[in-house]
Amino acid sequence: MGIFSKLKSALSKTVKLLNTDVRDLFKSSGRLVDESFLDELFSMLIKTDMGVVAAKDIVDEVHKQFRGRVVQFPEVIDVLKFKLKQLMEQPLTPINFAPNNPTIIMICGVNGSGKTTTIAKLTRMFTAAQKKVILGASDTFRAAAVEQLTIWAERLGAEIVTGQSGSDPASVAHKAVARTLETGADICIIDTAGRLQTQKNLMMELEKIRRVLGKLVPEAPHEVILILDATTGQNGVSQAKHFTESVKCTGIILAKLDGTAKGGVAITIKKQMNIPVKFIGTGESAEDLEIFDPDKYVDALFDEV
Ligand SMILES: Nc1nc2c(ncn2[C@@H]2O[C@H](COP(=O)(O)OP(=O)(O)OP(=O)(O)O)[C@@H](O)[C@H]2O)c(=O)[nH]1
Ligand SMILES: [Mg+2]
Repeated sequence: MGIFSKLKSALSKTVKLLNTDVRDLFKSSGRLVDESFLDELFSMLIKTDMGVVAAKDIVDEVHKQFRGRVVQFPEVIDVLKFKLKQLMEQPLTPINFAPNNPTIIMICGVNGSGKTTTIAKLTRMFTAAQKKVILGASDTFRAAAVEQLTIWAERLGAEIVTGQSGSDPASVAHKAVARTLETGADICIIDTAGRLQTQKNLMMELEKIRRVLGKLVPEAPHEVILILDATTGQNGVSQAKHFTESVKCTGIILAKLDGTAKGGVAITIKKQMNIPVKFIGTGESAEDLEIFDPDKYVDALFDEV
C-alpha cells in the first residue's frame, strides 16, 4: 500500500464520520445553511474529538461564507479542508537528532498507550537508515515488558540493555546511555512503564529517569516523546498537559489512529498544546508509523472512499 492509501485506511473511521455522515446532511438539491444545518455540522465535527474550539471555528467560517444560501456538499468540504489545514499548520518535525552522536530519546505515556510498540516502529525506521540503536528497558515494573522489548530488539537487530525485575528504572536508563557511548551507537531509546498522569510518585520517577539521561550526555534527552492512544480522544489532551509539566515532552506520537473515529484529536492537541505531533501509529506492526503531515492528514480525512 502507498503511504497515502495506508494513511487513508488508518483514518477510515474518522473519514467515514466526516465524509459520509457530513454528506448525508445534504439532499441532492443541496442544503440551506441555516441554524439547524450549522448545529448538525457542529455535532458531527465534535464526534471526531477535534474539540469545541476548532469545531466552532469551522462552523463560524461556513456560516460566514454561506449564510442563507443553498450549498452543495463539495463547497462545504472545501471550507472544512481549508480551515482544518489552517488549524493544524505546523512544520514537519521528525526526530530532533543530536548534532553530535548519540541521540537519546525517552518515551513515556499512560498504561497501554502503545509505547513499546512505537519504540519498535522507531527502531525499525532508524535501523533502515543504517543507524545503530540501543534500547533501554526501563519498564522494570512488569517482567513481561522486558520480554516484549527483547523480542522486538532481536527481530529488529537492536541491542537491548535490561535490569533486574523491580530494579530502579533510572539506573537501567543510565546503563543504556553508558552502553550507547561505549559501543558508539547512534541512538538510544528508553522505554518506561505506563503510568497515570495523576500518580505523583510515578511521575517523580519519570522526572528522575529524565535527569539521569543527562548525566553522561549533557544535552540529553534530545526528545521526550509522549505516546497518546488516539482512541482516548479528548482525554489525551489532559494527559499531555500533565506529562509535559513534569517531563517537558518535546513531541507526541498519536498511536492507534487506525482504530478510531477520533482522528480529530490531532487538531485539539495542536490547538491547545505547544508541542508538535511528530508521527502517527497506524497499526500493530513495526512498519505502521507515518510522519505526521497536517496537509496529507486533512486530505486523507476527506479523500473520497
Ligand atoms: N491498532 C493499533 N494497535 C496498536 C498501535 N500501537 C500499539 N498498539 C497495540 O496496543 C497494545 C499496547 O501496546 P504496547 O506497545 O504494549 O503499549 P505500552 O504503552 O507499551 O503498554 P504498557 O507498557 O503496558 O504501559 C498492543 O496490543 C499493541 O499491539 C497502533 O498504532 N495501532
Ligand atoms: Mg510497554
